[in-house]
Order: sequence, then structure tokens, then C-alpha cells
Amino acid sequence: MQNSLDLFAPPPAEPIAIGPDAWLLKGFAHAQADELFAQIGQIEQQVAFRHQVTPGGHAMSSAQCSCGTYGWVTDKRGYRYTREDPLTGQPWPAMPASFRELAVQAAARVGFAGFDPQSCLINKYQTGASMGLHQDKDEQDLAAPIVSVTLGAPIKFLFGGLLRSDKPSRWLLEHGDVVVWGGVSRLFFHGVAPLGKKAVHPVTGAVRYNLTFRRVLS
Ligand code: MD6
Ligand code: FE
Repeated sequence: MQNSLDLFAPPPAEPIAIGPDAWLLKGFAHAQADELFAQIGQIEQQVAFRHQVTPGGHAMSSAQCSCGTYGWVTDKRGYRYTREDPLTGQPWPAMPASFRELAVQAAARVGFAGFDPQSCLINKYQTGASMGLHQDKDEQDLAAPIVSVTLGAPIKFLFGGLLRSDKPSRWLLEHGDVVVWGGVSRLFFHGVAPLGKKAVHPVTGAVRYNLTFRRVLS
């Protein structure tokens, strides 16, 4: 259904500050969710979700793939961005226009006008999957924000500080929620708690998708 025709759609929520230059936009992607799911389905036909291995030798519990000019890759050699899928040698699928527009609009909503993402990492979480506290620091361009979109089952997001030891605050990320951060908090530690056994969504079941948009090169 077109959201513009949906008389029962909630009004757009005000951004919630979760840290300095860091914002939670509740429901920001709700109206576009069906289109985003359709595009994820298209991408799944072109590229495989895989459990990448960290330099320490551990398989990540979320399955990942990328779209856009660059994809985020990890293996025993380290973290980096590549133009080609290392599994196939083929370029990553193009970033769908609907993905880009959502990320650009979310960034602009909280003051990051002109965000021009080059990469979208797609994470697929099943029950019990999590992501430990980490910094996003494999990008050359640290002036650009990061835009993170939750689709499907809800999860608890942990948002800390510049030190790994900083106690994180916890935020429930639900279907359609978007987190944008940059500036002062661009390198803050963050992660997600294990996807709960009861976490479900009518469309995805016990699966959460996360789209993380980044600018890689300055
Ligand atoms: C996730 N997110 O939400 C994991 N990184 O599944 C991230 O690691 C992340 O949500 C940078 C900015 C936003 C994020
Ligand atoms: Fe991250």
C-alpha cells in the first residue's frame, strides 16, 4: 500500500538523540519497507550471504553480503573494502535506487546533507546471532555519517563511546527504524545483542536484516 494513502500511518517521529551527532529515527523506513524487501530478494539472487571470518579466525554469526561500488570484506588477512565479491570475482550488485534514496534522506533529516554512500553492507541475523562491540573504522572518509536500517525482527542495539570500556546504552531497534551517526560519535563502539528467541516479524519470521550505508573513499 502507498503510505501517502494510508490514513492510519503514524506521523513521522522526531529524531531521538542516542549520543553526540547520533540519532535514532523510529519508523523512518516503514513506508518503503516492502520495496526494500523486494530489492533484498533481488540481491539474494545475485550474490550469496556468507558468514565471513574475522582476522582472529572466528566466523561472524550474521550472514553478510554487499551492494554498491564497494563491499565490506573480512578474512584472515583483515578487514577491507573490495570492488569484487571475493567468492566470485564479480562486481557487487549495484545499490538499488530505493536503498540510496532512503539513506540520503535519513542522513539529511539529522543534518548530514549530501551523504553519498558507496557501500551497503547487508547483515542477516537469525535467532542468537549478534555483533560484538566494534568501531566502524575501515573507511577513509570519516567525515561522512553511517546510516543503519533495521528490517524484520527487533534487536537490542548497544551504543558506547570512544573507548571499548565505555558502558553502552541500549536501544530497541524495530522494523523500519534507522540509526544515523557521524561527527563526534563516528568512531564510537557499538554492537547488537543476540537476536532473541521470541523476536519475530510477520514478513521475515525470526530474521532481522540490517542495511549499513557507508562512504568509503573521501
Ligand atoms: C547492526 N550495526 O545493526 C550492526 N555500524 O546489525 C552496525 O554495526 C552499525 O548499526 C555502524 C553504524 C550503525 C550500525
Ligand atoms: Fe558497525
